[in-house]
Amino acid sequence: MGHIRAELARAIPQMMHVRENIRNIGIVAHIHHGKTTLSDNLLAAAGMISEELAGKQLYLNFDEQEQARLLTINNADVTIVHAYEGKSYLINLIDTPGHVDFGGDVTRAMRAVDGAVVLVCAVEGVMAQTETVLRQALREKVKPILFINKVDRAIRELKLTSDAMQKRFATIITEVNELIRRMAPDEFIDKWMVNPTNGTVAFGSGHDNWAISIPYMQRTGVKFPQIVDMVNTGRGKELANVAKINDVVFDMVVKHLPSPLEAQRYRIPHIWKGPLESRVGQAEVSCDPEGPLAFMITDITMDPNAGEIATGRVFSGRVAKGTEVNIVGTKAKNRIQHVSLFMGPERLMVEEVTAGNIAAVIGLTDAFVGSTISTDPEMVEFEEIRHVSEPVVTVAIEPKHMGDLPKLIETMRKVAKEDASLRVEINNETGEHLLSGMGELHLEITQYRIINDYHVEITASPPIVVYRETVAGKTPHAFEGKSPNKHNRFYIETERLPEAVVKAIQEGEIHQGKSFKDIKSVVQKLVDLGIDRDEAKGITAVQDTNILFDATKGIQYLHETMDLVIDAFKEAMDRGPLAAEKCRGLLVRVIDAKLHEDSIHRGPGQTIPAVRSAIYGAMCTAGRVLMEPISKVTVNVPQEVLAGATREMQRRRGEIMDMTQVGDLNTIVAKVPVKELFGFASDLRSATAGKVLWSTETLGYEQLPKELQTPVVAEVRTRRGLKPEPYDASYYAG
Ligand SMILES: Nc1nc2c(ncn2[C@@H]2O[C@H](COP(=O)(O)OP(=O)(O)OP(=O)(O)O)[C@@H](O)[C@H]2O)c(=O)[nH]1
Ligand SMILES: [Mg+2]
Repeated sequence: MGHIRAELARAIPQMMHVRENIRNIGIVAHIHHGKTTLSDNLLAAAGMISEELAGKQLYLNFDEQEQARLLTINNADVTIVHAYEGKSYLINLIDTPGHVDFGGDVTRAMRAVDGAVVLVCAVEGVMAQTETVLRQALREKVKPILFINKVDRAIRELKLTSDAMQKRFATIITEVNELIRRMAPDEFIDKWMVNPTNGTVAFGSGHDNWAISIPYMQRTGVKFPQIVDMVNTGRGKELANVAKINDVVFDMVVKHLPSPLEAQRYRIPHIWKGPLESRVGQAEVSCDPEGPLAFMITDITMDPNAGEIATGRVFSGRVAKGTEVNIVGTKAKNRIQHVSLFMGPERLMVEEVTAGNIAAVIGLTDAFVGSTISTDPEMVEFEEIRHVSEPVVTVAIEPKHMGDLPKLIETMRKVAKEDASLRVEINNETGEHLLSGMGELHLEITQYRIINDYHVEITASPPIVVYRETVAGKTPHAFEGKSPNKHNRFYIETERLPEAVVKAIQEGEIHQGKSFKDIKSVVQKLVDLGIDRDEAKGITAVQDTNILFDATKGIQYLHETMDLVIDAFKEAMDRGPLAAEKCRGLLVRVIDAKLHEDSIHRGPGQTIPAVRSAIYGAMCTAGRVLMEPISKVTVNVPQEVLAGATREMQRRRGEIMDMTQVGDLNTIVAKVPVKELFGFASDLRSATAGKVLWSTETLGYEQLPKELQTPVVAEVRTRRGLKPEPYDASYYAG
């Protein structure tokens, strides 16, 4: 093992059994607040990597693209040993990306850990993405602690005195606590507030390698005025000797973040809905290494030499080399070939990884990110890891040489497996190979990987946004859809679901699919969100953010045909009538049906087109609407270039929501359509002479301005090889 010290390599496999002394943590923050620099320096200070390696070229940003672009793209896992009050602790740390395009990685990492160190830059303060990552942590019942970073910059650039600095810290702490109060699970709201006096807040410079907390000040006598003085007199780096970063941060982690033994007691009932009193349930709650294996995959990476490596959290039992395991929910069994612990770019090979740790495994060829792996094939799967942001940008990809087409299709499937935030759509009818992701950067990086890691030469279309279809109002009369043989008729209405219902579906409170384990609670939830109780009782299927309700009573044969009705509903929701984009937030209601008595005459070839036409026709008469993705853009600029920045946003159909000023620094918050943001980075840089910091966050979908709908629909349809104008209701009445 190149950079891992031999004695640590020997000690770590022993330490992973001492569950009280394990901490699984994530470092999370807004983009560029200094997560990787801090993680790297922590590693070096803890003696895990040599000091020469840390800092210069970020060890944990080891991917070539990460180094070229100076940002984190992938989660990086490392295992660290830390001594605290005479005991050795094993800390499994995940450095997560801050760029919004890679937000899915943060969500997935939060399943693997029990605690999070939230970084906030002392200069920028709490930002949009700070709120997002806190929400991601709290939703998984991951406990946060706070590290205020870049204090060296705050002292030097903002010329803060010791008092002013403490005031600034107090503001940041209050803002973070306000977010925790709003988003923490009820039982933890008070317990999880961060507080400098009890040591759940630390301050420092990940870059200059020092940190301080109130308990540490009391122990060592180092005080704020001394820190300000040392930074101002260019002795910042000397602080590293008196205010040791790894001591402060890891002491805080060990003391205030839970061990897996403690965390799994309250996390398991939250992330696993199987019977807690069962053998596997008991083993998970008590983090029992002797119980059945319960392992959840949170990340898959492709190693050029080793192949596919699946990383995840072992909640009970052990993943051991050579054993055969089940990919729960599929019939597949895989044999575990190698087990290791990640050490940044390297791996430490071990025989097994036991409950309460994060393991890297080779051999799970049938697993995906989100798969549950167990020795028990009947085990209930872990709750799905929901990342609320959906892919909003698409590129069409073609191989440069037609002979490479099969290889390209295989590669696209592989990259989608590796990155759960990507969607791949291979359309044999139109010959389109579409890659959809969270943003321009996400797709650029993926294309780079296809070319350089998988060696397929490709050309890509310019990025286009992914639209959604919905309706403006309500179908005036139920629309009749006929089967090709005219013997079956369906009567359907559509309207919009309340936004609260859409949100509940996105957040996983209402599950996808057609079988509802606890139908009573689903109905109650719908009623609470504004759906009429009689209607709610008819819930039949959920597809994306759309719901099918059955409002019929006692129609002969309908029950046995219902599966086909659901298939047609899914198909229609996947390809709307306007531009063949997915539908969003639709309520589809079956009012009536007339069916042929002989099942031969109401097979899939008859029922599916009949239902689909009825849905499409109902959408036409309700008024079809195209929706586009919208971003919230936050731009920080000095006064002198403010006008240039504002102009750039307005030029792009931007709607300014807020403008604030602190000193010379202006913050503009605007809503801008994602489509208009292509090329924004370079235009904004030139409009502001480069004096700009900005970030975006996806807000979801909003209706496209009316005057743009017809040309955009024509554009999308033409691209898909369809005629430019969509069909109207009379076509579906057929
Ligand atoms: N002055 C100062 N600069 C810092 C500090 N920490 C990080 N930086 C700088 O901030 C920039 C971003 O640092 P990274 O560690 O890459 O930040 P990150 O949060 O990992 O970034 P992403 O992963 O892309 O979100 C780099 O230029 C660092 O050198 C600090 O404590 N003080
Ligand atoms: Mg980083």
